[in-house]
Amino acid sequence: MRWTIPCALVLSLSALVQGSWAQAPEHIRSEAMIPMRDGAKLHTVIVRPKNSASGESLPFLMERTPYGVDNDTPASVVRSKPDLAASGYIFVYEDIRGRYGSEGQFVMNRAIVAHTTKTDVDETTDTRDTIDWLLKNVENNDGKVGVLGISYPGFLAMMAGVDAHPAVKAISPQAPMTDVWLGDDFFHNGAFRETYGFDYVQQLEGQKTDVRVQSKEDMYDFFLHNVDFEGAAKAAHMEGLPTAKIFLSQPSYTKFWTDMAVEKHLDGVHVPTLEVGGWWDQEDMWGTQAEYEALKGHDKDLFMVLGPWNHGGWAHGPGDSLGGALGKVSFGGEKTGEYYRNHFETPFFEYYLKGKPGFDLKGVASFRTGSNTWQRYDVWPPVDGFQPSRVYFGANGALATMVPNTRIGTPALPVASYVADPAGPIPYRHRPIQPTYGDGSQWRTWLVEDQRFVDGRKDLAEFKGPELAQDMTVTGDVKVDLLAAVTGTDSDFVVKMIDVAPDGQQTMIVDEIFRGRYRESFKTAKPIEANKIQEYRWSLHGADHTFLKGHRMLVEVQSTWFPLYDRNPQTFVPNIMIAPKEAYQKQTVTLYGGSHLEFETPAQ
Ligand code: PG9
Repeated sequence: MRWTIPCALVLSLSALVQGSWAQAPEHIRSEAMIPMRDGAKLHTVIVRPKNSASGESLPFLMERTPYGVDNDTPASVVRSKPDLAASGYIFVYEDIRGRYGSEGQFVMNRAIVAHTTKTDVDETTDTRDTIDWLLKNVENNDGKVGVLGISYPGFLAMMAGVDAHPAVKAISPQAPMTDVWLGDDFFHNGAFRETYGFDYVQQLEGQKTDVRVQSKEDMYDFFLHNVDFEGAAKAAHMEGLPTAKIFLSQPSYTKFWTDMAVEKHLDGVHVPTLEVGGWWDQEDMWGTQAEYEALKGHDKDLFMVLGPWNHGGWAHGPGDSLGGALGKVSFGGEKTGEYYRNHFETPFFEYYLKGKPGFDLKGVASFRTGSNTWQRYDVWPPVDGFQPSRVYFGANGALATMVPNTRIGTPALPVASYVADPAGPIPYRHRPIQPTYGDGSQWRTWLVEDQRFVDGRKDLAEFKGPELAQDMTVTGDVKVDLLAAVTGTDSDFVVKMIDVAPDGQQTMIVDEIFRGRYRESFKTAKPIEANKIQEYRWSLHGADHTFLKGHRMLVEVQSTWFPLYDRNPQTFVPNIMIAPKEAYQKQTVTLYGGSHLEFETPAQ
């Protein structure tokens, strides 16, 4: 159901979409230790308009976090959420179990458990217990709660929708960590995200508060000379940390990882949900679209906004460009961050928590890069008005567009080959590579770094399309179907779809890795049969991008992407985390005709 907008409200609605809200009133801050069902108390900060304690009753807007709440103050609330603060909310920030000021034990990405005893806890029960307490103890609340958060807090926002407290009226999981083995922070399709796993586990599990991992050494050199994750973990004395132990002992998609995979627990979610994600999210690009897919069939008030942002980039700043000296994308003067906050986030909570008009999203909003236009779709990936399309990897580095559902090339004919050498892996970004969140780190925008720094290398294959005579739009889930043979018994495959501008700049649009040992099943690693052509299919994720007239599409295929991902020894070993030095061998990768990318294009 939607509001119809009476004429008298049109003025205030237009004020809303332009972001010209009233000034936020003075806010006050208090703290509480909120008891959970097992007796642990969670440290919570409450920020509310000064005059609301005795006046109008207001809804709660809550964020739960592992990153500390001491910096959440009236000034930070008004600065980060000016429009919502002006409208009037009771803002709640809570340290999750075992972090910063909260009691109990921290468990990284705590899985949802069966609640068989009164003291079984997980993030869903901690959210419920917190809400129960807030409703009873915070004066002048109106009994409604909204929950939002980005990344780890995005995961926690989704937890508020699972077995939701009846007071939860709206949630917004933003870049939610969802399945850290399949596609978010720690592994992608079985390949281990070495720098991120290494840095983040030290940051979160080294102590109760965040530790910033710093090093003057280029992390490329560090991980190379420590051979494998075990070597690196030992060098940093972190091999005893809980999640490091799991990395070392359970590199496949075991029950441990499937139990914490959020998308498998969303059948019963019916709370109005606004999912938010960025095309160039360097951490949790997968989760937004995976949660949307899992909720699609049954969450009736389900919305998603996808835009041209890095991790959390929609939450601050104008959002008219992304990147810097190493590569930059501009969005034609569109202030995408401001637009998102004014048109989607604020109106979403205003509508579902206060019944105010102004939220007119019907399904999905997507910022189409290249053409730099906002698009609206009923569902994601969009269906109406689109048709399937493919580009094939041809001989001599060519890329050919074919009519849908045809296959070209004799699969037995090779189109390209390269030698992948674990002794000199391809860097994923310009070196030196600083620790993830260390001083001077280029991590946050590496996905838009100009890819010319690896162009022409001999250890990758390139397929380039012609200069486009007209615009060509790629939408939806971009999938790769790769026919490849390797001389070794294991291999990684990385595929990147790149937009080459007339001035030569190369911007990655979508990209993803697949670890060959999981071709048949993510649960069990199996050697690849050497020299046999095998088919590998995986998703490079969603895109909504126009390759403009005069631009070219470039597809790169490579087998190392270091040290974002650990090196595949290319000789099968049961556990790559502890692979001996001798297992790392140079191998030849040959790609065959019929290999292609598939996606949607607007129907002609
Ligand atoms: N990407 C971070 C994270 C989330 C969940 C698990 C591990 C890491 C974050 O930004 O919170």
